[in-house]
Amino acid sequence: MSNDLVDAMIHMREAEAMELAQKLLDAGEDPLKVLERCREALEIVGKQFEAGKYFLPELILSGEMLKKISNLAKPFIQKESDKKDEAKGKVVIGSVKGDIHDIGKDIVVFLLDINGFEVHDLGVDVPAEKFVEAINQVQPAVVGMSALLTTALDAMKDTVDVIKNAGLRDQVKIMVGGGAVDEKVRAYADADAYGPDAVAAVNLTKQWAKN
Ligand code: B1M
Repeated sequence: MSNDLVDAMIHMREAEAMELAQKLLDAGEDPLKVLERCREALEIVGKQFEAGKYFLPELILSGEMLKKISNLAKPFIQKESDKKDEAKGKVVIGSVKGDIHDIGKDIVVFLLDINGFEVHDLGVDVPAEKFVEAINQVQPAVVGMSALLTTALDAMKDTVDVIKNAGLRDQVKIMVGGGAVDEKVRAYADADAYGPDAVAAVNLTKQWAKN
């Protein structure tokens, strides 16, 4: 795949980015690879923001571009995954308290959904108590937490602690992910696994739902 799409996104050429993404999808390019290139573009936008070269409008516009491209990609992903997984299970997921980033989480939700899981998406900036409430109501096999801000990592750990204190920790597997998360964060939060991308999140859920 050429760099044209990434280039259009990092230089905020929205119409061109949409056109290129649609062309790639129509040409049969793997939709998840197209989304991965978009994620890379947003990482570059983020670095420009950090360096003081880009500001909030660029962050917002790049996020909007990826949301739109995710919507373009969805029908192509659905076509590929018509066969629903036999091992279905319930998943409760959300972006933790203090964090309103949802593009990556939404991709995870979409992939889980088309793989046959019953997904309860709590949205963004979700307080720990809301996770506990949902675990009690839904009785999921898996709880997913997403965070892109390093300042939200304590909220991730707190959420796991609140789930423990509610006596629910043994009933669920906890999966964490998002740009700010890695194996160290998983250990810090005492989650069961870290999903580096949306496909990994689906694979982990499949494993757990079977056990
Ligand atoms: Co924000 N932002 N942002 N932002 N933003 C980052 C995250 C940042 C890294 C940019 C930077 O400075 N380099 C930085 C955080 C720095 C840090 O904490 N170390 C940052 C900041 C600082 C902020 C604000 C504080 C800016 C401000 O207001 N001054 C503010 C915070 C708001 C808040 O949350 N309280 C803010 C706001 C925003 C927007 C609203 C403008 C917008 C978000 C729009 C939206 O989500 N609806 C935005 C955006 C777009 C970004 C960047 C550019 C892109 C994020 C993104 O969507 N990536 C981002 C830069 C970067 O990521 N490096 C940045 C694409 C997405 C597909 O990737 O979410 O990683 P990702 O998801 C992947 C995997 O991680 C995985 O699957 C996905 C697909 O493979 N995954 C999971 C995700 N969740 C998972 C869960 C799982 C498993 C896998 O299991 C449960």
